[in-house]
Amino acid sequence: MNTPRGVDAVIVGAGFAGLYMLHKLRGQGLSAVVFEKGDGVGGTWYWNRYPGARCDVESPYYSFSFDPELEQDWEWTERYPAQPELLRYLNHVADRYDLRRDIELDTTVTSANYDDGAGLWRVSSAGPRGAEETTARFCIMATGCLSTSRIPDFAGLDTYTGKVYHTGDWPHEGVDFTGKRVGVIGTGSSGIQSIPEIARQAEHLNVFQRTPNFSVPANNGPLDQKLWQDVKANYRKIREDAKHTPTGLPFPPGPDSALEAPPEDRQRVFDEHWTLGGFRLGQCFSDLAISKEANDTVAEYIRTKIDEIVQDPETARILKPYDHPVGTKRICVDTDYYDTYNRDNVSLIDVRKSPIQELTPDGLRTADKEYKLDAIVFATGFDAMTGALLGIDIRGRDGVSLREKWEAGPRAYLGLSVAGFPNLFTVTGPGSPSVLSNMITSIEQHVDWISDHIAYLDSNGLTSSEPVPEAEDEWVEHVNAVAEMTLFPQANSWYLGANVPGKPRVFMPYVGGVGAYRAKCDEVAARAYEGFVLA
Ligand code: NA7
Repeated sequence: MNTPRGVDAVIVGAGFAGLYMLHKLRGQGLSAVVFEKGDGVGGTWYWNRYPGARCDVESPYYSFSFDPELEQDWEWTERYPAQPELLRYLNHVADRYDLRRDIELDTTVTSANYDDGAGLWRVSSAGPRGAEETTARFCIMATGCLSTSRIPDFAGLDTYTGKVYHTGDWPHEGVDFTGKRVGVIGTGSSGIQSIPEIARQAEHLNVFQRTPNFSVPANNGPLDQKLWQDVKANYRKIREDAKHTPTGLPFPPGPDSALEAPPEDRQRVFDEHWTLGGFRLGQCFSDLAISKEANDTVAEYIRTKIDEIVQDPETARILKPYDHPVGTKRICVDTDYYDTYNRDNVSLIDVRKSPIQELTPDGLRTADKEYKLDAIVFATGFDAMTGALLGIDIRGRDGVSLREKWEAGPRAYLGLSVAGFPNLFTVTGPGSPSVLSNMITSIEQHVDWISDHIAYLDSNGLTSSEPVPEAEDEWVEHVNAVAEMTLFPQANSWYLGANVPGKPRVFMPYVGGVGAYRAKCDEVAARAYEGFVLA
């Protein structure tokens, strides 16, 4: 181990959050280093290279707003940006702001220990130069919400002799499925985006579905140039509007109640949003997220669409979601998803009815049948929101580990900071809107707040910041109380850890909306960081 190097801040992760955090802190005259596990920048968009990988937020709104010149210079090509374009954008950002000189790639952070006596974080990492320790006044986790991919612990996994892929850790050189018998396990966003693409190549595709999800067509295509020029001309107002809506997108939810609307008006609004494309269908009335009865109207609308698109009635039946309200799991945004089941080379297998029992050397066996497969694609998701944080041995005051502290579920003040862990900050951590919002709006808000907070500490001669446990408790209670007012807890979703066996069931993201959340964070700052002990 070399002599520790010292910086003002260690940042973990070089996705959208880590890149902007570095840029911001540098601008304040601080020294910082970013550790990144991948051998390139980009985070989510570095790892998720599966066929069809595409953001479900439209490109004009899924970008940094901190530099008006950047937003004017960059040209998006499609309505919804595909993974390669997003990765190009993030690489452009890294170059444009000369960020690479402070980013260490191929470097995994293994532990972060708070040294109480020195008032410093000691961060251990393993990279091309071997094991290293870095000391820092601040430790900022920009580790992402969906960055720890998960392959379920199927019996026989290690006996399977075919190719195994996970959508969240896709080979850089791509995969050619031509002539192959392929199985996809999982029908969340990643499955739903990749299935139509894989079906076009494979000799035969078996889709193993445990739970059907609601999916709405993206209606993707080349970015409408008239719209793009309008956005560019009005970017400042659009960005400002986005900061105050529930979703962090510049569109407020529909003002009317679905239940009170006459049926023909409701149908018209649903039709308009289906044609428009994307998940705005889930927000086109004011009561869809809070009233089950209202939500049933949009759920039935989507189920009817599935019946219209899918020719085989039994396949259509299996594809129709039944166990959760629309939007309580993120609505999938697809291209040709349901229509893919009209192809002769695609079969849908209901593994709720006939569970996967084991992987075999040649494929996979369900309770009913064995399937011979040359390749299995796990579109089985992530240990979301806490997986990457708890993957690092983080220890705060008195050596207490974050794993112990979060044993019964994550607890953080504003999703930003954790009692007992001074000067540790999480960008879009549990308890903030994060995955329920446009991530870029939320990331920028967090990074701005954290850097303002650090500037406040420095200009007041303060060295340490940590939430008081009561403020943290109150916030956690509030996060839960707001979630309970909505339909969200009715779904067995990764929002509450339901996809990972043994993970505590706690609703992790803040449902109160980006606008309300920002107002709360601003108020805390305006009150000299109320709820924090500053020393
Ligand atoms: P998701 O949304 O977590 O989807 C994972 C899928 O994998 C889902 O259909 C799961 O079914 C299925 N799954 C997980 N474990 C199993 C087992 N053991 N057997 C069968 N099926 C299983 O992950 P994605 O990557 O698609 O999307 C993550 C987010 O990225 C998405 O929400 C967007 O925000 C972008 P289940 O529903 O658990 O029955």
